[in-house]
Amino acid sequence: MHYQFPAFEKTCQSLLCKYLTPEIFEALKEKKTSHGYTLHQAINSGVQNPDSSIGVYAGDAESYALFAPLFDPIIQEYHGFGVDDIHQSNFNPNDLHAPSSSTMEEYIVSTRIRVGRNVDNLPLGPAINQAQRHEVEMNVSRALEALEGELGGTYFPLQGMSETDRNQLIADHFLFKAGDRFLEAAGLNRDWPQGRGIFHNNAKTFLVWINEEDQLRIISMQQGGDIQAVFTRLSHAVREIEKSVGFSYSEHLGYLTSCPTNLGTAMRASVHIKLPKLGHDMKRFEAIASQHHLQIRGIHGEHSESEGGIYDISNRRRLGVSEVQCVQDMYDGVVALIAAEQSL
Ligand code: ADP
Ligand code: ILO
Repeated sequence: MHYQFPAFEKTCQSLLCKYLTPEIFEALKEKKTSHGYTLHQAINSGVQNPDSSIGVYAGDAESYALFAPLFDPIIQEYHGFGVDDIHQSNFNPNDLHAPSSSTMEEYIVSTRIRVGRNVDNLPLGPAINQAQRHEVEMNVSRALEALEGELGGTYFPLQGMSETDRNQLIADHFLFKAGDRFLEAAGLNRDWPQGRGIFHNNAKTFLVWINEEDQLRIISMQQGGDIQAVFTRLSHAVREIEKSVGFSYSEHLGYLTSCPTNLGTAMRASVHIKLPKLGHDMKRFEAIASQHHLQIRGIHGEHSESEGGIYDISNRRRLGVSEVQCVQDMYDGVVALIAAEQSL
C-alpha cells in the first residue's frame, strides 16, 4: 500500500508528531510484522486524532522491535526508560507502605487499581482477528468463572446486555465506554461488541474487562481510601489468573500492552479524591502531581473533566518501576495533595 508522510499541524503536541521524522517514516513504511501489522496502522490513531498525547499503538509483540525507531523514543520520553534498561516486577503487598487514615477517608471517595494483560502468543487488540478475539473471550472467561472465594463471580458479555444495564455499569465506573475515537482509529473497536465483556464478583470489588484496549484489564476497586486493601486483592487476583492464563511478557518491556504508556507493570492506581480548593489553583496542583509522578484525570476516565471538585489521581510511571512503586507514588502524592488542600 502506498501512503505518505502525514501532514501534522504545527499545533500538534503528540509524541507521534514529535518523533515521526520523514526519515523514520521512509525506513519503516513498507515493514509488516508476521501478523500483518504496518506502520500505517501503528500511527493511524495519532494521525486521525491530532489531539492525542501519544498517538501510536502496537499490534503485537513484534511491533515494539520492528517499529523501534519510532516506539523507543516515545517509550523513553513517557517512562524515562532507555533501550538498555530492564523492567523489574514486585507485586508483594508487604512491601507497600500505604496505611489508611481518617484524614484520607475524608478526602478519598474511591480507590481503583488495574493492570492490563494480553495473552501470550496472540496478536494484541489492534491486529487480532475475530476468531482469535473469541478464543481470548472463551478461555479467559472460563478461567475467571473458575475462581473462588472473594474473587468468584460471573462473566457478562456485552453482546446481549441491555442498554440500561450497560449504561448503569458505565455510570457506576465499572465498565468501559463504547466508541472511543482513539481506540476506533487504532482498530480496537472492530467487530464491536462481539468478544467484549465484563466479569465481576458480587460486590463489584474485583472486575475484569475482556477485549477492550487490552485483552484483559484486571481491576480491584472499592469505596473509600484503603489503598493497601485494594492492592492486596489485585495482587492475589493476578496470581490466581496467572495459574491458568499465560501472559505476554518481555524481559525488557515487562507486560506487553497495545499502548506504550501501559508497558511494564501496565498498572494504573487511582483515587477519586475531593480537592476543590486545589482545583482552583491548577498550577500548584500540577506542580505537586508532577513532583510525585502523578497524572490528573476527570472522573469519567481519560479525556473527561472533573466534576464537583473531584479528580482522578493516578501514577504516571509504569515501566522500569515495580507495581509496589507505582502504588507508592500514588499514595505519597495523595498524602501531599491532601496536605496542600488542607493548607488552603
Ligand atoms: P483505565 O484505568 O483503564 O486507564 P479510564 O481512565 O478510562 O481507564 O477509567 C475507566 C473507568 O474507571 C472510568 O469509569 C473511571 O471513572 C473509573 N475509575 C478510575 N479510577 C477510579 C476510582 N479511583 N474510583 C472509581 N472509579 C474509577
Ligand atoms: N492514544 C491516546 C491515549 C494514550 C494513553 N491512554 C491510554 C488509554 N492508553 C492518546 O495518545 O492520547
